[in-house]
Amino acid sequence: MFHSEANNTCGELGFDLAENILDFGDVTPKIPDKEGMLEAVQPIIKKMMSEQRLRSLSLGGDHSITYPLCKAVREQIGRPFTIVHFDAHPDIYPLFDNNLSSHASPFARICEEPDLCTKLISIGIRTATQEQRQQIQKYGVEVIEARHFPAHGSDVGRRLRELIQDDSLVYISFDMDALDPSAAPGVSHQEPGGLSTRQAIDAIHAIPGIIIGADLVELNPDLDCQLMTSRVASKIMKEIASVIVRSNM
Ligand SMILES: [Mn+2]
Repeated sequence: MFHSEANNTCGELGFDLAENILDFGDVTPKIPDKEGMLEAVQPIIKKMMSEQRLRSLSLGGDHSITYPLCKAVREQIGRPFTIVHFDAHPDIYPLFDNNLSSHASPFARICEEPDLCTKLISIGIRTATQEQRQQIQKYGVEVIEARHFPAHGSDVGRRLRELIQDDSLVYISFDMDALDPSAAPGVSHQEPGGLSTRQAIDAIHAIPGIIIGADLVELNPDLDCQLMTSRVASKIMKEIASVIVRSNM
């Protein structure tokens, strides 16, 4: 979609992302668990961040990939960082389906390591169970629920500026189901009542700090209609790439 002739490669902030993105190809783990993913992403993140002095932006997979990605980025960057997380779901179950590294638990694993993440901010949440609310409280997660989202993003921007310093290191994790299914139906866990594409982009643009890495997860092309979720994902990718470029100039 990024290379589609139907649109160009410029983001809304004026950067031509074609000049700013290097594709490092696909990563396939030998064993699809936490250790297997870490083993698969570590060398490529190292190559990107230390050898080529780039920032990482990972596309695809389910949300379980965020923990190994954050571990790998943490190793390269040398200090803990803030995570801004867009999602319908808190993904902070201590254990889900008897699997510690499932798509429903990455932020439990991350919050258990204070030396990895100093602050977790979850945006667009609309499915928190009692168990997840306890986890949110336990780890002091800042939650901006979908129901508290204003018609446009400015209040969210103000809240983010209260929570994040200009010199803070920030990692962005964007689950496509943060968006309303009317905008992004091609996800495995559709949850009505979500953000509009505009609200999400405005919130992305409002993230302060220095963006050191990001992921965009949970796009499920098999469930998409007319490639519309892929197109929205490409747009979100461009705007995340834009704030990475802006904050690292
Ligand atoms: Mn989700």
